[in-house]
Amino acid sequence: MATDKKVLTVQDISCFGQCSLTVALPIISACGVETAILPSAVLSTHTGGFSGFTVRDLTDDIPGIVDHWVKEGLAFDAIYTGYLGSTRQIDMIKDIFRRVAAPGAVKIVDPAMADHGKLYFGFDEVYAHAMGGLCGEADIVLPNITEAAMMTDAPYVGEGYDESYIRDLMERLLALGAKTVVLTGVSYRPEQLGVAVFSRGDREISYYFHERLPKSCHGTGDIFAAAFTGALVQGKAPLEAATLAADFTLAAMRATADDDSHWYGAKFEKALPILTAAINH
Ligand code: PXL
Repeated sequence: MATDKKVLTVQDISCFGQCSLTVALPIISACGVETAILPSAVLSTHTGGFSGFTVRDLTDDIPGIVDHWVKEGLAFDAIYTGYLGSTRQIDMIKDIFRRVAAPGAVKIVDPAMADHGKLYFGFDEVYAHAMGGLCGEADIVLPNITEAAMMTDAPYVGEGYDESYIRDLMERLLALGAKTVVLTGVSYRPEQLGVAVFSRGDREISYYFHERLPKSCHGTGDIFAAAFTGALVQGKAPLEAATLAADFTLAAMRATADDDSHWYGAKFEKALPILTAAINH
């Protein structure tokens, strides 16, 4: 019997708030893929809208965990990183890429540090550039437009850009060293939002556009990245994985839209049947 593929995902545990590991683990598992985790930190909640949250940084635990895995001969077919706590952790991820990646493993980096033109709480320009360095070692990077601009020192212009701006951003990301760029939050028309996919050697950018919902939702980048990773490991090509992940994220946002008390995340659990159906299609 063939050995099933294993994913390692490295990001924080926000105990409450539907983001990072608490969405990655169930979503990748729902794709039918074994998922190991390496928590970068434990927070009582995410940092997007709560105040007074607790943070336990786990940087010092990471080397011992990885040493043990190496001794056990563990290796992963995909390594997917999300929200990290520090530039030191970014360096540790480069070491993880070298030591526990199985032959032919795919390295996926979601920079998870900024949106809507602003860095998340606690990050600075030094971190953004260090994340650019990590993206340079990845096979696939999953930034939004803010993150792409910050990592490549490109201007952030908000809405109202054209295709040449997006192409320039994606070329800058490939120049960092990434092989494929999946850029989220791309829009050329007010009623549409989508994903752009561009790989080294491609002549044209491929797009998937869907309707734009009136409200954005916290944690949707993490939901998209987890579904993308699960789909990719299940054999879908990057554009197909991005399409399926975008449809799933949109379904999670629709399931949340009429509940004003649910401001902190998206109800991805309601949309899991859509994801499993698409994966098995
Ligand atoms: O969704 C990204 C994310 C992950 N983890 C933590 C966050 C955020 C975004 O704000 O605060 C702790």
